[in-house]
Amino acid sequence: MEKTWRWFGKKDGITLDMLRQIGVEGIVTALHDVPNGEIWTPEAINDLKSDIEKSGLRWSVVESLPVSEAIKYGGKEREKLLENYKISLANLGRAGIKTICYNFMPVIDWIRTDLRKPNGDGTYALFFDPVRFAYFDSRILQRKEAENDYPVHVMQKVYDLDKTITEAEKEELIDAIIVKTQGFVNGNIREGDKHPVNLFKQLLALYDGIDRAQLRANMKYFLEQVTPIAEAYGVNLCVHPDDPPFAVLGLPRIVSTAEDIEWFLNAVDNPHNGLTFCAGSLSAGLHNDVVDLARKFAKRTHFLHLRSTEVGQDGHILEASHLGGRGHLIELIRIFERENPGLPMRIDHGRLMLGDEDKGYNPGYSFHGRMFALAQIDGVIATVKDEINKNRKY
Ligand code: DNO
Repeated sequence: MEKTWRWFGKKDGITLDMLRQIGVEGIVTALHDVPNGEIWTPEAINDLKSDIEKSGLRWSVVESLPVSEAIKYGGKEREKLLENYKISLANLGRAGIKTICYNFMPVIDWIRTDLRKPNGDGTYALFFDPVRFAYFDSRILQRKEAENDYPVHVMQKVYDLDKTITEAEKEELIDAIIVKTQGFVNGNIREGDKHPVNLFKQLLALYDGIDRAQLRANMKYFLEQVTPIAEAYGVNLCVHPDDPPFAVLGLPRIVSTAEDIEWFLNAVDNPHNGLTFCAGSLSAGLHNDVVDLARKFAKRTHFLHLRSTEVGQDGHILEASHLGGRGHLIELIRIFERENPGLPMRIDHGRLMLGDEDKGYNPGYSFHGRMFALAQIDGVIATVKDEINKNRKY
């Protein structure tokens, strides 16, 4: 597999020269300054591409070319936005950037309630606490149907939390769920936005009446429109799974299970319509067996995110060591190295550690934690390649 790294452009405190020193081969990035829905011009693409190449690296993957909300809920601006999307895709293809990641999650991308959960050894991890999430939904957003969407024992804990939570903790929760995790991934809400909760509620309202079947129909329509362009320019599209892989906040999520993946691959059965295999997101759902998913979908995978999770009995999700947890990364590397050897792979997230706490890195994307995980995974890749070359049975 190709060792890639998510880099956020010139504003990223991690430089391309640092990445070369740790064995990174390809860069995963996006035109982060282009507003969602606007065209990525050949000039802007080539500028960033040549900056990357000057450092002896290559731009391997786009993460993400964002799909605007009106495409997802089927709003009246949909056709115009689809046209723009196709032009951006063609421009990327012409520039030689052939792997494009996107997601189809309504309103909110990845969800965490805690960005600095202490691991007990001085490092921190990202965390999802079902009670604090239910608190956000039912008490902060005050979504009408929220109370009915959670088990009674969770709502009981929400009542208890309501008695002790401080205003500062509420702000921190809002910040974690809809601000700090969203803006930098080209999401809807950015740091500095006034009244993020109100903005967020307006976005949720756009999906009134959009159920799972309708969202599927809209994704199929999107794929029917864009896959021919991807094919024409030799570009591989790869949707990122839902993180976490279940419906949230009354919104449907449709890339969460084996059946979902099967569905969208068949909806437009073309090799250019593929999957970003995010082991962290998929392993966060107890219904998913990632090893099984890898065996099923390795050939239609165009991009690999290596990360692992642990899921608690109470439903909490902890970002685990890259060598432990439900992600079974060692076995995944064995499968992907055999089934799809050239695949771009990036280490997804990492522990916050070794002085990175105050560097202002995006949550999950600090330097030392990812470097540490890359070294671990690099060792596994080398071992697996050795197994394959010597044709060893395991
Ligand atoms: C978070 C990321 C996601 C991902 C998008 C892809 O760390 O994995 O934001 O980039 O969902 O479109």
